[in-house]
Amino acid sequence: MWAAGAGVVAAGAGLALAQLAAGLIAEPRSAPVVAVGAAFIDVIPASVREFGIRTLGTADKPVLVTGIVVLVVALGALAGLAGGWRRPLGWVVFGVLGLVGVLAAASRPDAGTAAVVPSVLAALAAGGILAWGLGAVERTPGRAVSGRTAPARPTGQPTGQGRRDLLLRGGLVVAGSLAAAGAGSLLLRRRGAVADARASFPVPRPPTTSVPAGADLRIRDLTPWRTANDVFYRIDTALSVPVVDPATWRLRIHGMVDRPLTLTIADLRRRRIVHRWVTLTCVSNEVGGDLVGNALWTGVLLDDLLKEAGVRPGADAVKSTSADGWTCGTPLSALTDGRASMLAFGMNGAPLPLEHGFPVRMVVPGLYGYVSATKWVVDIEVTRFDRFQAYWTTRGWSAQGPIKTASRIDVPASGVSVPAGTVTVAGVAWAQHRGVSRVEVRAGDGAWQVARLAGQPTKDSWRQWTWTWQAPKGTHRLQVRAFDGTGQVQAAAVAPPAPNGASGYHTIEVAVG
Ligand SMILES: Nc1nc2c(c(=O)[nH]1)N[C@H]1C(S)=C(S)[C@@H](COP(=O)(O)O)O[C@H]1N2
Ligand SMILES: [Mo]
Repeated sequence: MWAAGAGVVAAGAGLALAQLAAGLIAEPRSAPVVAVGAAFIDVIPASVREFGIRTLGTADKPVLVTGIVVLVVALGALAGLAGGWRRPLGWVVFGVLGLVGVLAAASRPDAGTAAVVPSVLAALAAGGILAWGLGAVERTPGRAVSGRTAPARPTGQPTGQGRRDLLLRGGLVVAGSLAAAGAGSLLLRRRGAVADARASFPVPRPPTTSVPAGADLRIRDLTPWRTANDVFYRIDTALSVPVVDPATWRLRIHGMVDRPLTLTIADLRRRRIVHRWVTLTCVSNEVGGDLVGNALWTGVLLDDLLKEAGVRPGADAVKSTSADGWTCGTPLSALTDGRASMLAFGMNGAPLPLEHGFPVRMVVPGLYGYVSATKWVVDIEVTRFDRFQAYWTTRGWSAQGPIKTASRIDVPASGVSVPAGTVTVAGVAWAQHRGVSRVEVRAGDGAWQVARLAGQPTKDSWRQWTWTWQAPKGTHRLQVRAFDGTGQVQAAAVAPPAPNGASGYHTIEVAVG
C-alpha cells in the first residue's frame, strides 16, 4: 500500500513538473498528457474518433485527458509496487512512460527540440521521487515494503512517528506538485491568450505577398526566394519564447531626442505603413549555412519615428531592448539613411509568429541580426556607441555587423552523385543593401564562369542564380563567389563566424557518374 502510494505521488509530481516545464517553454503541446492525447487522436481509426465526438460532444478532450491522467497514476501505483519489489523496476516503468511522452511530443509536426523536455523531466522526477519515497518507507519502523535485503526486519504498516513523517513528506510533495501544475497552467493560459490575440491581430494588407516576377527561378531543390514563416530560421537567447500581450505592449523611444515617444500598437498603425522585402542573416551562419531567410515585412519606418522624436546632434547609435532584456546596438545611420529599416509587425502578410518577435520587432537591411533585428522590442534609446555595450558585444562579437557578401550552392546538394552531361547548378547570393551584381561558378580549378542571375526586385534581398554545367565523369569540386552592387567580390579568405561573420567561398563535392 505504501509503495503504491509512493508511486502515485511520484507519478503526479512528474506530471505536475511537466506542466510547469511546458508552461516555461510556452508550448502547451509539449506537456506529455496533451502530447499523448493528440498522438492518440491521430492514430485511432476515424470511426472511433467520430464515435467519441458523437457520444461525448465537446467533453471528448477533457475525457481523454482525464483518462490519460488516471492511466498514468494507475501505472504510477504499479511502478511503486514494482519498485518496492525490485528498486530499478520503478525507474523502468517511469522510463517507459517518459519515452511514450517524448515520442508523442516529438511527433507533432511543429515540435521543436524543447518539446521533449517536459516528458524527460517528468520521468526523471517521478523515478527520483519514487526511489526516495521507497527508501523512506523502508527505513521507517514497521515498514511495508517486502524485504529484499533484510528479510529479518519486521514487516507490516509503518507506525507511530515514522508514519506521520512519511505522510508529511508525501503531503509536501503533493503540495509542491499542485503549485507547479498551477503555475504551469497559468503560464500556458497566458500563452494561449496571446496566441488568440495574435490570431485576431490585423496586419495591414500588403498589395500582394506573392513573389515579384522573375525573382524565383523555380528550380527544383533550389531554396525558394520567399521563405515561409514556419521554416524561417530562428535564433535568439530566449529559453522560453517571450509572451507579449499586444494590448499592453508599449515602445519607448527616448535618450538623445527632443520629444520622447511612448507608442502603442494603435499608435503604430496610425502612422505610414510600408511593406518591404528584406533578407535577414545571422552572423553565426557558416559558409554554405542556412541561417538566412527572406520575407515581406510590414511596419513603420524607424526613420519616420526618429524624425518625430527629433534626434539630437552627437548621437551615433540606437540601443534596443527586448521584453526579455536582450540588448542590441545599431548604428543610427543605418536607420536614417533611407533604407527600409523598420519596426515590423507583419511577416509575409501575417502577424509575426511568437518565435519571430510578436507583436513588434526591428528589421534593418544590411546588418546581421545580432546588431539590428531585435524581436519583442520594447525600448529604443538613441545614444552613442561609446556609452553602452550590447548583449553580444560584451561576449566578444564586434559592435558593428554589416553583412558580408556571400553565396551558396543549393543544387546539386553536396556529396550527391549526378549523371554526366548537362547539370543544373543553382543557389542564392546575398549582399543586403548593396545588391548582387554578378555570380561566378567554377568546377575544379577551371576558369570562373558567369552564372545567370534571377531578377533582383530589391538589393535588400538575396538573389538566385543558376549555371549550366557540362559535367564530365569523375569527382568534382564546385565553387561559387558573388560580387556586390559596387563590383566588389566576396572575401576568399576563410574566416569563422566570430567576431563579425564567416567568409570564404562555398565549396561542394559532386560525384558525376
Ligand atoms: N529579443 C531578441 N531579439 C533577437 C535575438 C535575441 O536573442 N533576442 N537574436 C537576434 C539574432 S542573433 C538574429 S540572427 C535574429 C534572428 O531573427 P529570427 O529568429 O526571426 O530569424 O534575431 C535577432 N533578434
Ligand atoms: Mo544572429
